[in-house]
Amino acid sequence: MSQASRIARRTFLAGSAVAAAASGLPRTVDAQTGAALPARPTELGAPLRPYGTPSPFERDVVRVAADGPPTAISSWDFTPLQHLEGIVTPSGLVFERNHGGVPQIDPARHRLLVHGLVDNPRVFTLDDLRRLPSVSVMRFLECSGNSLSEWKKPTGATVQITHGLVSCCEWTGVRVSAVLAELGLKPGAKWVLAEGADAALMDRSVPLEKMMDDALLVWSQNGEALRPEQGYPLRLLLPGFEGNMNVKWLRRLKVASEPFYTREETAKYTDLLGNGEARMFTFAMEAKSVITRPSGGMHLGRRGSYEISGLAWSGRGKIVRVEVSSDAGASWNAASLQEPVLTKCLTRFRYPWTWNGGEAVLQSRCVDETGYVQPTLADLVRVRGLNSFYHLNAIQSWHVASGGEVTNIHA
Ligand SMILES: Nc1nc2c(c(=O)[nH]1)N[C@H]1C(S)=C(S)[C@@H](COP(=O)(O)O)O[C@H]1N2
Ligand SMILES: [Mo]
Repeated sequence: MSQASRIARRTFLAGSAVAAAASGLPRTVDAQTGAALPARPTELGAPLRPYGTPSPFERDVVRVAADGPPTAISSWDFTPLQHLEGIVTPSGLVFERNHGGVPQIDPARHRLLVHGLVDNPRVFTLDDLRRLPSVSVMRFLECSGNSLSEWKKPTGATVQITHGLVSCCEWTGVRVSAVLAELGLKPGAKWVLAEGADAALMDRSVPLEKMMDDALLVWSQNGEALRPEQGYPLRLLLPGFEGNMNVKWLRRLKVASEPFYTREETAKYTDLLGNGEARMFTFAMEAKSVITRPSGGMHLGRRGSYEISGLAWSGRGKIVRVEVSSDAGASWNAASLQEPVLTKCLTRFRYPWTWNGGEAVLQSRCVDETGYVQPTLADLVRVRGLNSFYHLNAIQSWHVASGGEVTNIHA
């Protein structure tokens, strides 16, 4: 279309809309039902933008911090699971957990040193890594502190606060095994220290077995470069392992024969049991699920049909079954699992439910491919006691009052 005819057409369209308004027909009205649609705009819409952002009407769909403003030293905010569909977490809504703020790193200057028990220690640039064969995988990432507020009493008002320290992205990078194979492992190699380039001195010991299995060095998240808060320009991805070990802003891997017993695996990220013993190196996140809709803070309007929908995941493989209860666990019904069902990935489940207008307690319970069944909170506390705060994967209960108010309870 020529410039002249485009302008002519635009003038004509604007003219016809004005004419419609002037003729007393601003709305589309269905003659049979009288139902009306709002008038169409008479002016052109917004111009192109180089990088898109959500509609201004979605301004409530944001990450929120837990209680009060986070500090510069230790900060976390939560993914709004109650507003999300499917299994992908949009990059801008992936929860953040930073022990020393988000560093700004120039990828051209970033380096990864791989040394210790290897034949040929080496410093990699990002370009060096990108020359290796790469892979893309969809994987969840959960902070082991997810749901920590829920041990003793129901605390989080919404699923964002009770379960929003989990995300699921498509990650692209290279296998750690390929990098280590290129350098050659020395005899006795058993552990690998992963170190971040932020101010937090975030170091963790990772079993070599995991590094050789499915660990990745990733630079991409949901198709574009990692967001700064997710570790730009390079992060370690350990599928299914507690979030803390997925070191962001990765700058060093040191191969050794023993774990390093860093601060993050001795003072922190251990689980103190009832008998005073501490569980250390609790790596894999056990199977967990939660109903995201309806969930805490929501209000059911009319009685009748509702879709119960939520998410399930396991750090040990695929989810094979999710069941839903509306009577506090007295009876369970199988939910349908939305494809794709991938290993160590969020799985969306759905269950059609009819609310009869009375009180209900909604719960979900998942089973993973190892046969592990998500426990009740009472069962979990029986084994773990009440001294620890990480790794709470118990069944979550949402109470529906007869007025339709949905709240967090311990059933
Ligand atoms: N270098 C570094 N890596 C880090 C952290 C950090 O503070 N510094 N936080 C860890 C924790 S506790 C978690 S749960 C995840 C969070 O990843 P995300 O912020 O991308 O959601 O990153 C982990 N990796
Ligand atoms: Mo974490």
